[in-house]
Amino acid sequence: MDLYELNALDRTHDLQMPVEDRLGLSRRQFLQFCATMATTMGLPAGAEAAIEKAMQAAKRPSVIWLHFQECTGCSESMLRAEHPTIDKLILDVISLDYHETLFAAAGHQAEAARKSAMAANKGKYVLVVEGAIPVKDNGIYCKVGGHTAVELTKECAADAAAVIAIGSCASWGGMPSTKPNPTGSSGVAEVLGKPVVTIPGCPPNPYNFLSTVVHFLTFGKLPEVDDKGRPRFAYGRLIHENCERRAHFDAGRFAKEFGDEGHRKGWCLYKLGCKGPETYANCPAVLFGDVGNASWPVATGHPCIGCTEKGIGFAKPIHALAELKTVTPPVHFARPAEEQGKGVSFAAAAALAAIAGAAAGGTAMLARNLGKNQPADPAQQRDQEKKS
Ligand code: FSX
Ligand code: SF4
Ligand code: F3S
Repeated sequence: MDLYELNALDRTHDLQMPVEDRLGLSRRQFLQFCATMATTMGLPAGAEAAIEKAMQAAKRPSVIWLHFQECTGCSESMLRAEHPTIDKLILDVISLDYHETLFAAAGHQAEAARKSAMAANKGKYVLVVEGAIPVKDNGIYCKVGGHTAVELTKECAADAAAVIAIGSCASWGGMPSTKPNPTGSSGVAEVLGKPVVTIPGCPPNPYNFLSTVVHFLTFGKLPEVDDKGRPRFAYGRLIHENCERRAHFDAGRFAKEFGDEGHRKGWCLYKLGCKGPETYANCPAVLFGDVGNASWPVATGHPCIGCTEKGIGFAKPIHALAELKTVTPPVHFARPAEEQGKGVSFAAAAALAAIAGAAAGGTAMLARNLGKNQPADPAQQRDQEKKS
């Protein structure tokens, strides 16, 4: 019996548990999670029942996760220890059958586990690629087990049901592709010669990955994407549209130097090089960074560097002024409340979450809040809820 088969046995045991126990949530929290997941992705009414059913199913999609030119920040962002809920959700939604940096196994044993997992789940597994793929000089600048990143990506993608490029490196080359790009760092789509779903960000927001995987689990396909392969529910709006400093931008109040009066007062960071006006991402809506309450890069006082945007992040100088794609507030600003099933936008869901709290908000807000509020012992919390 090899490592993959041993893991599979272990999972079969786990999957006999009720889904709430597996996830460490109460029944109420689990149903909230399914409903808000549906709202986040703008799915039609009733989709929460499909999500609930899919999440309870005994079979989770097998995931083969490859690592190439990167810093492992993507994996770290998914599994960071200070948020027990998000890693639990991700690891219970997927069956992570191959992941080099999390595997205890090494060398031939790890290679055998990858081959076993691919054979056992042929045509059904999800391939997640983290890191850029160097294509220069026949790809010799990144090899794992004697094979180049190009060869491994092609081999693993051949029998995959879906391919997800996680992080900016895998999406288009990211930081390793910064000019002069000595190793020819490229994105997964470029190497495979076909579009893939991308979750850019350096690192990417874990909630966007989670929502994408749940969409696949529920509907057997990946969510609708834009021309860069990014899920529209997460990358459909400019940061500038939802930024809490936007009123200062519109009023012409700018921080001009780090630490000056405008900076200390929370004014707009445009003149410090904020790329929010030309970067599509949901950071101000779902928040990101964990340095304190309601934090995301701009909230901490740092300009957005456009890490989700090819041609901006790692390409445009940090101090350079952003191109203004919208100057006046768009007419489609989120309404304060939106009913599920009416094509709710991500921003509307997030705005709703901000107003009404986790109970009515977007998935990400809920998952985030669960992570922050959950007591150390989930069983104890469930007991308390039963008593109340
Ligand atoms: Fe690092 Fe991932 Fe950046 Fe790249 O995230 S956080 S360098 S996007 O591939 O590990
Ligand atoms: Fe926010 Fe940056 Fe836009 Fe200013 S320029 S409103 S800080 S996103
Ligand atoms: Fe990246 Fe800008 Fe968000 S730097 S994390 S896209 S605020």
